Amino acid sequence: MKQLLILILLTIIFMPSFAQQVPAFGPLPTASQLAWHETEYYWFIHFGPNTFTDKEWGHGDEPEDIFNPTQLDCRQWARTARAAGAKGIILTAKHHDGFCLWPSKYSTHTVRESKWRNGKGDVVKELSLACKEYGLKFGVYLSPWDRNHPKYGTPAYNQVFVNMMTEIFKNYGPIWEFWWDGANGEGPNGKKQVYDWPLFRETVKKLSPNTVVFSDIGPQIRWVGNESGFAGTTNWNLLNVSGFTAGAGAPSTDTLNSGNIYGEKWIPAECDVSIRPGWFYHKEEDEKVKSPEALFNLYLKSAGRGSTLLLNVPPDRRGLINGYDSAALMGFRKLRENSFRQNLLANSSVAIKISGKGKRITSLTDGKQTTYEKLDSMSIQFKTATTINAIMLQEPIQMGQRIIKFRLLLQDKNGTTIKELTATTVGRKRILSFPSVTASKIQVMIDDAKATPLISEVAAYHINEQLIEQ
Ligand code: FUL
Repeated sequence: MKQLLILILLTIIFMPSFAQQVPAFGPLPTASQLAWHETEYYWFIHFGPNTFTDKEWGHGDEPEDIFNPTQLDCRQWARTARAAGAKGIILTAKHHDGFCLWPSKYSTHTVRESKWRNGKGDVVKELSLACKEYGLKFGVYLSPWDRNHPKYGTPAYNQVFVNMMTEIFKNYGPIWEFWWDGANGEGPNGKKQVYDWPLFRETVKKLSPNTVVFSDIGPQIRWVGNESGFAGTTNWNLLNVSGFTAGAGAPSTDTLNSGNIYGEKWIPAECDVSIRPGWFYHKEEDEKVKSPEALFNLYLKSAGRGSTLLLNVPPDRRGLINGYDSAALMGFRKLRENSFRQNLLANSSVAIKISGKGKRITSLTDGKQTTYEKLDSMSIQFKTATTINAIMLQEPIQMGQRIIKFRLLLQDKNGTTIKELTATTVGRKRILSFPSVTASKIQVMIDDAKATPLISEVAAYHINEQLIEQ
C-alpha cells in the first residue's frame, strides 16, 4: 500500500515534466516527420486495370486479364524518377477497383489471376526492389474503398484490409510513407464500409512505427485539401483532429489547406497532384502533360509554401513512363537547378546582420537546418545593387513552427523602400517570388511569432522572369 502511495506521489511529481515535452507554443515534429519534410518532391504512381480500360474509377468487375502490360519495367520508373530529382515513389498497390498489384492471399482479384507474366508477376515487389537499387524511398497507397471485395460493406472487411496491410509491411518493407485514400463509396453489395480507423492506425504503428501515414487528417501527414498541388499561403504544420475522421468527417478543405495556428498535433500538409489531367494514363491526354513551367509553378506553391510535392506520373499500357511525361520532368528538373543554383546571399561580400549581433552571420547561408539564429529582424546589404525576384526563408522546424507574420523590405542604396512584401507562415521553406527588383538592401522583419523566432536559412535568387507570376 505504502509503495503504491509512493508510486502515485512520484507520478504526480513528475507529471508536469512529461507535459513540458510539448512546448507551450505548440507540438514538434517526430524524427520521421522531419525526414519526410526534407524529401520535398517525390512521385505518385497510379497504375492498374484503369490504365487498360481508360477509366479513373474502375468498378471492380474488370476481368483480371485486362491487366497485361507488355514491357513493364519498374527499374525504368525508378531510373526516371531518380533522373527527375524525385526522392521517392508511392505506388497505388490497390485502387478503388480492388485489384491488387501483388498476389494477396486475401483477394482473388490480383496480378496472380491475370495473364501478365502467367500470373507470376508482382509489381509491388518489383518496384520496392527498384527503389532500393536507385536509392529512392518507397511508399504504398492502399485504398480502403474496394469495389470488388465480397466482404466490403461488412465488419469482416476491416480485418481483410488489416491483413492486406500486414502483407505489404511484412513482405515489401521498409515502407516509408503509407497512403490511405479517404474515398468511401459502395462495394459490390451496394453498401458502404464503416472503416475501423483506430484499428488501421494501430496496425501500422505496430508493424512499422517509423512509417509516416497519410490520410485527410494524418496521423503523420494530412491532405492539403485540393488535388491541384498548392498549399495555403498560410500553412501551419499543425492540425486539430479531435472529433474528425478521414473522408467525409474531415475538417473543411480550407482548414486542411492552411492548418490550424494553435493545432494540437504536428500534421503537415502534402500536395498531391497529377502531371496529367487524370490520375491514370490515358493516351488522349499525352498532349496535356503539364509543362516544365507549370510544374515549376506547382513547386513554388507546394514546397515553396512549406509543404511537399507529391507528383503523380502514371505509366502507360506498356508499363513504362511515357516519353511525354519524362520530357516534361527533365525540363522541370532543369528549371529547379537553374533557378536555385546560386544563392546570391551566400557570398562574403553580402553583409547579413541580425538584431543584437554586430558580426556578419554565416550560419544563415550554410545550407544547414541545424544551424539557426534567433532574430526579430535581419538586414542584408549587397556590395553592389543586385537584381532579384525570389527570396527564400527557412525555419528550423525541429524547434517547431513559430513565425506568424513577416515582412520583406527591398531598398535602394539610400535606404528607400522600393518594394514591400508581407506574408504569413514560413515553416520548412517559404519562397516569395515577385517581378524583378534591383536592390541594395533587404530588411527582413518578423512582425509576429508564437515564440522566439528562429531562422535557419535565407536566400535570394534571380530566376527566369517568365517563371514568376506577375
Ligand atoms: C482520390 C482518388 O479517388 C483518386 O482516384 C486518386 O487516387 C487520388 C490521389 O485520390 O481520392
